[in-house]
Amino acid sequence: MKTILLLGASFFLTISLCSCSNNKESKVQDITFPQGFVWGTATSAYQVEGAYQEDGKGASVWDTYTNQYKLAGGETGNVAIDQYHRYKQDVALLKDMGIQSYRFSIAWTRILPEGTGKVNQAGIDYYLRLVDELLKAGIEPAITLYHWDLPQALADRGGWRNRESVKWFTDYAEIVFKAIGDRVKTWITFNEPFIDRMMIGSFLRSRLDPTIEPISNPFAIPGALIAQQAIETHHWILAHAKAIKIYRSLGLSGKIGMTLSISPVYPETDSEADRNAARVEDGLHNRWFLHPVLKGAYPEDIRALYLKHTGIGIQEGDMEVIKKNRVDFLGVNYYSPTRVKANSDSKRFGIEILPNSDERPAFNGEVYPEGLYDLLVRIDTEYDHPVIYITENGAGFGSEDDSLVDGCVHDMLRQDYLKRHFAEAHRAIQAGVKLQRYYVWSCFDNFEWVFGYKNRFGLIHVNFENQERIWKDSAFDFQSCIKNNGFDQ
Ligand code: GCO
Repeated sequence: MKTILLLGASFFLTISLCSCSNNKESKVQDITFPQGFVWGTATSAYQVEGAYQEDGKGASVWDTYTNQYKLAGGETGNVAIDQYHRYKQDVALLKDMGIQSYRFSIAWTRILPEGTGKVNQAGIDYYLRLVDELLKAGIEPAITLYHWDLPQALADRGGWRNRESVKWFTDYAEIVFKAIGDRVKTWITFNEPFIDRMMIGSFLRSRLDPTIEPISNPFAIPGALIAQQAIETHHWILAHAKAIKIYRSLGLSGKIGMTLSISPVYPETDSEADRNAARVEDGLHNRWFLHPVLKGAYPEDIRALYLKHTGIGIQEGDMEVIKKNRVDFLGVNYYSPTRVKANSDSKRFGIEILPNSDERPAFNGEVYPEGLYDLLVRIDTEYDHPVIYITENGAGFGSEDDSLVDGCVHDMLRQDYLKRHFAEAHRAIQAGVKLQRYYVWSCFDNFEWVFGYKNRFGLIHVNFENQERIWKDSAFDFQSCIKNNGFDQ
């Protein structure tokens, strides 16, 4: 795998030297996607908008985490890439790149500053302006309703642990559907329950609750703590299903789905113990969400595992709602696989997650494009051929790959990463997977949560001092890929 990566990198280096300001001509090529395939980029409100106290916006938990708890070493999304003010310029850049759909999220606290109650029209107006600007540019908006920025006022009322959260969310969703549902045809209820609730949620609880031992390694979160978060994910799943019901009952004609982070899990060896560890890890990360979203029921083995530690909060009638209101498409975020082995000393249900041994590690784990093929085919086979959108995939490798030299960023590792993943997506389509869209994370460098601004994922470089935007080589590649609906390998 590493040899291929190195070869790939030198190949794309050749391209990148002459592609800094040139686009490539259309021609017959190795990989062509089906007609109508949609190419996009993805982002989220807190990571790009800035304007954190403007036009009546309320505080979200991420405003608190960054400003008060200094979770990102003092860096915040207070300004971020200032997209709130620069959206016109940013949409123009998306248009130049040929982007066909822009996935972004709505900040709940712009719409309902206190999370419930009084609607802030100025917040709705911002998203109407952004949506209209996108439509004018011929770019389809794809909206995520919730990308982790819970209103602080609701966190103060118990957040997702409180069953009332289901109603808070569906009321918010209904307001948004009614305000902009006429012009937006792609909706995502939630982004990545596993990462937000099981990883970040567990991490934060361990930092803030003195009765819990602080977590230093996010890959070794104790099973008991993961189980305790299941009640929160049940509230997400229920809120998701109820939001779908509301969406459809309003007679809106778009498609609605949910985005999951999917990581194919591979055992270190073929031993029964390792295979069992892989099955459980897959259950925690993937099946716990895939099953209810696509089949309408939780996987029995994981449910039993969680119930040994804690209640999940499922009430009568919940599963019926979840079963009846299934998605139009599944959003998949893929970055890396998980490799595991059995280790009876591990408090994570006896699972040890193996470290990434890549020579040039990406921020989000091992680079393994074949994992994308594996997971797409697996979801297709095991979940009755759902329509799938890749709602995030992308990479950052640090300053060496991302340095600005003479006005260019020769991000050859990112170029290589993207092309190899596109090729695997194409292979999955050829195998019959109903993959219809691909959103790269991300169009612009932005605020990468606890890592702040140093972890860059953008196709476009952002100078965070003066907000200048500069296309990286990967942006030119992507422009060419969209124009040709494919590329040469
Ligand atoms: C996530 C989020 C994004 C990240 C991206 C890069 O998957 O964590 O959806 O907000 O920024 O994945 O890490």
